[in-house]
Amino acid sequence: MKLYYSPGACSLAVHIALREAGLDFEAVKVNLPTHTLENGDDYYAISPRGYLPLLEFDDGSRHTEGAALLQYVADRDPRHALIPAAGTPERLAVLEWLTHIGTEMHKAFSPWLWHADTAESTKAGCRTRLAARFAELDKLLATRDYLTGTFTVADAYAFTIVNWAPMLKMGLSDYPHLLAYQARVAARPKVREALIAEGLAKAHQASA
Ligand SMILES: N[C@@H](CCC(=O)N[C@@H](CS)C(=O)NCC(=O)O)C(=O)O
Repeated sequence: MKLYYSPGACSLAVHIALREAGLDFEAVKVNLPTHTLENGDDYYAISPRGYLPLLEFDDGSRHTEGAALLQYVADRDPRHALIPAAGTPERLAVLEWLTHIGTEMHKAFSPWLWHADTAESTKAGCRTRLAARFAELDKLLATRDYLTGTFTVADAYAFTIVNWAPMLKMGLSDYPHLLAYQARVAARPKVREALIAEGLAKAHQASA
């Protein structure tokens, strides 16, 4: 299996999940601004939408959409630790978080806050929305270590997206429990491996 990724992009969540699940994979780096691979190949030829993350299976089939990929990887975890069993309220709780992070947080950050030409009023609206989400997370994380109690793929996704705040100079000092959560997730051995593999370990330490 191949994971197409770009350092620190939303693909980091799937990267973390693959390592936490102990699955074999090859990481293929994509230059997002140019949508090219390191050998110069056009990424649009692999992913017509140009989006990461993408998983390519050994039969050549290609699959996208981070929240769906996270569920797939979690279901392949032989320890069944990254997502609860299908049809249970515990699984529903993880799916709620995956959907919330994808639609309310990921898409408030991206693409708007990453593009220099986004109108300031749009950026301000995104930041206000995200501040409300951070406050909600902070309150919840005052009562537990992970979003649904134990580490799941929802935490891999939340960690990845919240990690963009310091990269965009959005301080998290008003959210001490969220900051502690980011440090807790980053300290997990498999998360650390993923950060090191993506060349982000130092950047993460500096922003923590
Ligand atoms: N709906 C997609 C969105 C993925 C997405 O926004 N990926 C960003 C990186 S975090 C990307 O590939 N951007 C490249 C582009 O906009 O062309 C998903 O949830 O997987």
